[in-house]
Amino acid sequence: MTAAQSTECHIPFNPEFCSVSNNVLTSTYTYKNTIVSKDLETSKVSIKPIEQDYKFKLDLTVPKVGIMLVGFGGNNGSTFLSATLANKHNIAFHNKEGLQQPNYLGSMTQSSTIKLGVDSKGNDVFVPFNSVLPLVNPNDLVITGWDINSANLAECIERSQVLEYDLQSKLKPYMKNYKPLKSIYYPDFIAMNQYDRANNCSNEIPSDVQSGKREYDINNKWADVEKVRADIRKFKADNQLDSVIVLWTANTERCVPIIEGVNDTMDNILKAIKENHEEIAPSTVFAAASILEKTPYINGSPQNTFVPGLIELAEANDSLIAGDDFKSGQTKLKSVLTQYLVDAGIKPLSIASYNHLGNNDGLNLSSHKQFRSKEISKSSVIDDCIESNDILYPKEAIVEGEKPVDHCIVIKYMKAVGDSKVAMDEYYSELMLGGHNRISVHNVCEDSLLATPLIIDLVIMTEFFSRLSYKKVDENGVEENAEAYDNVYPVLAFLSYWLKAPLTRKGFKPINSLNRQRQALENLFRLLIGLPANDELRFEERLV
Ligand code: NAI
Ligand code: DG6
Repeated sequence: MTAAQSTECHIPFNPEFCSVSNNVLTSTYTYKNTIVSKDLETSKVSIKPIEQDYKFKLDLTVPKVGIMLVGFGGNNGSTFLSATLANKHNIAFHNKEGLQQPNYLGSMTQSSTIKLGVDSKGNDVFVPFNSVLPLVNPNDLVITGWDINSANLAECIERSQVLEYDLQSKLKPYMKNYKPLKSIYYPDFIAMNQYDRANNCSNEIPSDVQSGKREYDINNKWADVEKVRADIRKFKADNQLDSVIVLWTANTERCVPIIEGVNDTMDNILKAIKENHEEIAPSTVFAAASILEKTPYINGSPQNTFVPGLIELAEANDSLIAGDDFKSGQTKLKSVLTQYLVDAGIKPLSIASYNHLGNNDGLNLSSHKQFRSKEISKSSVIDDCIESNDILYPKEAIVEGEKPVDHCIVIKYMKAVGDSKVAMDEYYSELMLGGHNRISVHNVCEDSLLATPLIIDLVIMTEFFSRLSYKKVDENGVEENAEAYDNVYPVLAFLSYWLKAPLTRKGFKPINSLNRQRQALENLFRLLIGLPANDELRFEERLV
C-alpha cells in the first residue's frame, strides 16, 4: 500500500468477540432472525427462529483513495470539490451573518453520532459515527472527474451559484487548476437543452468549423469504454492511489428499455456496447468501464443504468456498485413522514409532491424523458412502508393496477430560484371515525448543499465496504471457507440510506425507511467491534 495511514481507533473492541492482528480486525457474530409463514386459508402464523454464525474481517488500514466524478463541473461536482478543499485548508469566510467556519454538516459519517451504550446511571452515551471504525477522512480524498463542458472548477463554482461570494473568491485560487477530463456525449440521453454545454467530449467529430454545429461519434462505444478505463488507470497511477471510486453525478439520463439480447445479460451488454447499440448510454459506458477496472461505481442519478446485464457484470467481476439517485431533501423527509403516519396507524390517502428549481438539473428535468426517470425514483420511496401495514391497506382491497396511495410528483423549472429548490408536499390522511389530517410542508432545499454531503458519505462508506469481508461458520464451529473470506455482495444495499431508489439483490425488495436503513449501518458497526445490536428496551430505567 502506498501512503497508507495507520488507524487511530478511539473505541475499544470487545475482546470476547474481536481480535486484532496485523492491523486487521476479526469479529464473530451470531445473526438471528425469524422465519415467519402464514397459512393463507386460516391466516395462522407460524414462527421459526434461525441463527447463523459469521466471522468478519476488516482491514483497519485506511488507504489513499481517489474519487472520479462524472459531471465534475456541475453543481454537485463543483460543490463536492469546494467542500473538501474548504475543510482541508480550513478556509473561513464571511456571509451576512458573520464569519463562518468550514464544516461537513449534512454528512452522516462526519457530523452524526451513534449510541454506543449507557453510562453507569443508565443514560445513553453517543460517540461520533466516524470514531467507531477507521474511515477515510474526506479531506484526504484525491479528486478529479469528467464533464462534457470544459469550464475549469473555479468557473464552475461561479456558474453554479451555490456558495457565498466570499467563499467562492477564497476557493478560486485552489480550484482554477482543476479541469474536467473529456467525457462522452450521446445527445439522445440527456435533454437537448444541454447540447450547448458539450464542448469537452472525446467523441466529438472534428467538423467543418463554419457549420457551427458540433457532432459526436456514437458508433465507437467500445473505444469509449477503453478511454474511461485508461482515464481510471492513469489517475490511479499518477496519484499513487490504493483505490479509486467512480460516481455519476452528471445530468439525469432517460431510462433505457430492458431488451432481451441487448442488456439482459453480461455477455449481451458487452456485445451491445461493441455493436454500438442505440440503447447504450454514456452512463452504461462509465459503469461498464468501472466494473471492468474493478472500481466501485455509484449512480447518484435516477436513470436505470444498472440493467440486469450490468449487475451480472458487477457480480462476475466482484466489483461494488450502488444506486440509484441521491436522497437529499424532499424524498428524505417523505420517507420519514410516511413512516411516522403508517406506524402511528394513520392512513395516508394521497401525497402530492410538487417542486420547482432553477439550476441546470432543473433545466435538464424540464424535458419529459428525463423527468420520467426522476418521477420513477421519487415515486418508489413509500412503497414498502405502505405494504408493511395491511390493516390500513388490506391486500384484498387494493384494486389491480392502482396504487393504495395517490402519489403525484411534479417538477417545474423556474430559473429565478436557482439551486434553492422549493419543495411543497401535502399529506392527506384518514383519521379515526371519518376524520382527516392534512399536513402541508414547505421545504427550501439548497439542493447541492444537501446532496454533496451524501456524495461524501457514499464514497466514504463504499471504501469502507471494500475493506470488509466475511465467512459463514456452521453450528460446529467449522468455517465454510477455511482458506478465504468473501467480499460483501457487489450490490451495496447497505448504502440505501443515501439513495432514493435503492438497488437490491435480485429477489429482494428495497427498504426505504430511513430509520431502518440507518439502523442497519449502526448495527453493522456495532457487531464489528463486538457489541450487540442496539435495542431501546432501557431495562435500567423500566424494570425495577
Ligand atoms: P448539474 O446539471 O449542475 O451537473 C451535471 C453536470 O453533468 C453538468 O456539468 C454537465 O455538463 C455534466 N454532464 C452531462 N452529461 C455528462 C456526461 N455524459 N459526462 C460527463 N458529464 C456530463 O446537476 P447537479 O445539480 O450537479 O445534479 C447532478 C445529478 O445528480 C443530476 O442527475 C441530479 O438529478 C442528481 N441529483 C441531484 C440532487 C441534488 O439535490 N442536487 C439530489 C438527487 C440527485
Ligand atoms: C427536482 O426534484 C430535482 C431533483 O434532482 C432533486 O433536487 C433531487 O432529486 C433531490 O430530490 P429530493 O426529493 O431528494 O429532494
